[in-house]
Amino acid sequence: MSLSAHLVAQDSSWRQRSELAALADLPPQLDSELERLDKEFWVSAEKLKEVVNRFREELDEGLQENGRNIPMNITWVHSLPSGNERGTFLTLDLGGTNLRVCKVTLHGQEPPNPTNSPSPGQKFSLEQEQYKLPDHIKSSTAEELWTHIADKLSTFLSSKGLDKEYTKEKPMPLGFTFSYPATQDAINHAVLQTWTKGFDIKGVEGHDVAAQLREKMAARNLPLELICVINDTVGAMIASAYNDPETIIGAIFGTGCNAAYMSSLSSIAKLSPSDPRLKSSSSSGGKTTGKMAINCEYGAFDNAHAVLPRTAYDAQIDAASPRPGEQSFEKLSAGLYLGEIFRLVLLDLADRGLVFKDRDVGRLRQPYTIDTSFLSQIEDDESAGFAQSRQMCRETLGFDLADGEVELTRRLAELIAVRGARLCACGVAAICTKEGITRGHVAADGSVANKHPKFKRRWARALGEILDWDRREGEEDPIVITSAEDGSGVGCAIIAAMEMERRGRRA
Ligand code: G16
Ligand code: BGC
Repeated sequence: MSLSAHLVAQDSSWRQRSELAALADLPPQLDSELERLDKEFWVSAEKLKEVVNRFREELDEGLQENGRNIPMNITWVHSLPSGNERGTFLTLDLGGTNLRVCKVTLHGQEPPNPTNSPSPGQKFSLEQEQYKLPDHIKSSTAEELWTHIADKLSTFLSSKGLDKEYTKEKPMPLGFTFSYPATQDAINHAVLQTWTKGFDIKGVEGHDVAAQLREKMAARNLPLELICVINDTVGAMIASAYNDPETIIGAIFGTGCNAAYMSSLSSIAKLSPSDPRLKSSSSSGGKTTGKMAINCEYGAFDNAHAVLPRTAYDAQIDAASPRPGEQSFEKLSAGLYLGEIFRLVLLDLADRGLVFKDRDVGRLRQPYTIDTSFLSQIEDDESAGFAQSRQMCRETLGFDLADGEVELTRRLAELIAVRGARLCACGVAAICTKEGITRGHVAADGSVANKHPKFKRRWARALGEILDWDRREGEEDPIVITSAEDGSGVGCAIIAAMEMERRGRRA
């Protein structure tokens, strides 16, 4: 039997589908709860296909006109890199959890100098600092955000001696990876549409983040010139394409979820061929490559709640979020939310007297106390009697779990992560079917893709079910996930290099 036929046969119940070894029989009440949860969280192949059909429509609508649900943002990145891009750049990355500043040197095709390239053959060298974004910043003000960022830029510049090397007259080129939905009139301009990933910083939505950053840098006399603002998905795609010509899509499966791909200009009805912005952003003489990178921002898919299999727990997360009604797809599938869904289910079972009786569930009541990495660790636990999972629960929740409860939490972690991975395949499947892409590499980054032990396999399996692949053991799939090589650092630097080249300048 082929792998896909085998999988269809698995479309029955969690008992057949689960990859986890059994620890204990569940008490009958918990067993029937798990049956219910399985029905709510399992997304069949048929449902995945229905989701993808609607997804395709929403992607198309976003290309037709502004203001549609999936924004399909124009990025002014006209081509994949040639692989020859060179120069030294500073990059700044504002993702969901970290702020990163990197000095990136692109070597192009030139053999790297062994003294500054730690791995021979690598086409870039990189020095970076990562700063955890303080929680209070996420709900602060534009002033606090940009002050914090300018502080880190300034610290980095002086720690690397770059404040001596560059001046206001001869500034260091800067690329900014801003991983939030933004409309761009040019590559060095980006108006934030709405905060996502739980951010709620006042005074930024509706404003050009490039201008806000530039103003703060000028006030600090930082010797930097902002060349481009990009999305992390575009960075992932471009960084990967620098080395890998099979790259078709850049995708992030992390705190948030999203993807970018190269669209032909003729498919972007909302961008007229005579748009003056096209002329000024394309290469000399106003010639275009006929292509444009599109940052889909598909975390917003199905905000109308027409097709996604939402549970009461998903509705609770949405209602308590800073932007209810937004990022519906992301709230079911991305890293910020998986741990929270898990917490809400456990709390519901506790409140109904089905688990954790006679124990203080105070910690479980606190929103976002359970990180998504908790789910990966539970699924990864092969210790005797699942001692590691027990220990983690004790540390996080503050009490011990009985065998049946440990068993339930393991099954639940699996159900939620499997649903997330299967839904994640829908976004990429929608782009591929819409664009007629049948082969290639999806350059992926983000904590879920990189840290969840089973994500990539589950994602691939679901993609195969949607696209009706006849998957066979040992054969490579036509579309595979590859690891994006540091999109927000290297990818952003490459885009800055391409932009400077277009302007006839060298970094
Ligand atoms: C990497 C990329 C970021 C991206 C992030 C997404 O960062 O460099 O541009 O936003 O992945 O993943 P997550 O949302 O899980 O942080 P990092 O710092 O996670 O390697
Ligand atoms: C943001 C996207 C980003 C994605 C992954 C989403 O919440 O809106 O811009 O690409 O997260 O970081």
